[in-house]
Amino acid sequence: MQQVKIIGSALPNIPWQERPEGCTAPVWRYTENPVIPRNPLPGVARIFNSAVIPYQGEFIGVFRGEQVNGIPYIYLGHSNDAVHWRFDSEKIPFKDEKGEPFMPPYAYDPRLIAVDGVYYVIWCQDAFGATLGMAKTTDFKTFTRLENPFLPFNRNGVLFPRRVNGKFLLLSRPSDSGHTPFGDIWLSESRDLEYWGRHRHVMSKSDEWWENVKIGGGAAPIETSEGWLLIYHGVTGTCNGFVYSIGGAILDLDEPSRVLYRCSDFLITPEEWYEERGFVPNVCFPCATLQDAETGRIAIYYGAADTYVGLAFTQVDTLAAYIKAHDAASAEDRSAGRR
Ligand code: BMA
Repeated sequence: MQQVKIIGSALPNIPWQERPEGCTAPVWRYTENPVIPRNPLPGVARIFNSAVIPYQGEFIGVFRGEQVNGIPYIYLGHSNDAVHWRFDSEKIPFKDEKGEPFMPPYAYDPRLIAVDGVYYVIWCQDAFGATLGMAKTTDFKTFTRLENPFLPFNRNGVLFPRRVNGKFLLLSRPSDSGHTPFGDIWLSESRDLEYWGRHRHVMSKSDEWWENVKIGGGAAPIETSEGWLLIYHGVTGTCNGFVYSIGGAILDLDEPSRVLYRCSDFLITPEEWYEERGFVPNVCFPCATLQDAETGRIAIYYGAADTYVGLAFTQVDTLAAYIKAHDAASAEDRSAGRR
């Protein structure tokens, strides 16, 4: 019997492997990783930092495809089991509000979140500098662009999967024009997905060495009886560049700028060959989860070394207990977000 409840639907066909015998880590990797290899489709050299969601009894996803000219764009993928993927050969055909084709110069790190039966794709794109782009679809055939939520520079847009107190909520990471050497997670509200405001600080980098440079939102928060379970990325700097690990926190259900618990330890850090070796070594970058409210199983999708997609598993009880047992939330984290 689970102690912590996932608030949501059952997902009996969630991909799953039990925790390996003798493993004490709260999150364990799929033994067949990476689930998406190099050169996954003609014209695309690498797929990573991608998001998936259940759809009509199967699965659908938005994938960051690095084209052979080096420019990232978003591709749609379909799967029966959320492990083996078939990709559309063409990029997602976004349209603007007038129905005209819309193709930003580049698009990367997409998230895919359903709110009230509408699917939202949020990504990072150029608009005289990197900022968030957003589109909606109900059928995965027509993708209608919405207004960009923010001015440049901003990245890591993550929508909450339901309205809170009647408002859409969006996590983001205000940035600069380069490989930003700083970064905090912020929360913004909107009544209509067009005008965003009431910006609140959620959390910053911490003193823990694995996340002492910057942090950013990862997967859409998972609603649980303990609060919003947030799986995010934390970055440290080394003499060989940044290292991206996966972290966990639990946010207050009604006031998610309040961090209830924040894990002092990473959940996953680059250890396997596909995380350590690739276009950008030492990157684990979560963008989505699948979860089964019935069993408490959670599957985490993460980009590995800016080259592959990896899959990892946890159980809501295991993860929530681990985050609470290693809680290092500061007074600033716990306070209602400053502005
Ligand atoms: C960040 C983003 C991610 C990428 C990471 C590591 O700034 O661009 O897409 O995975 O760097 O290169």
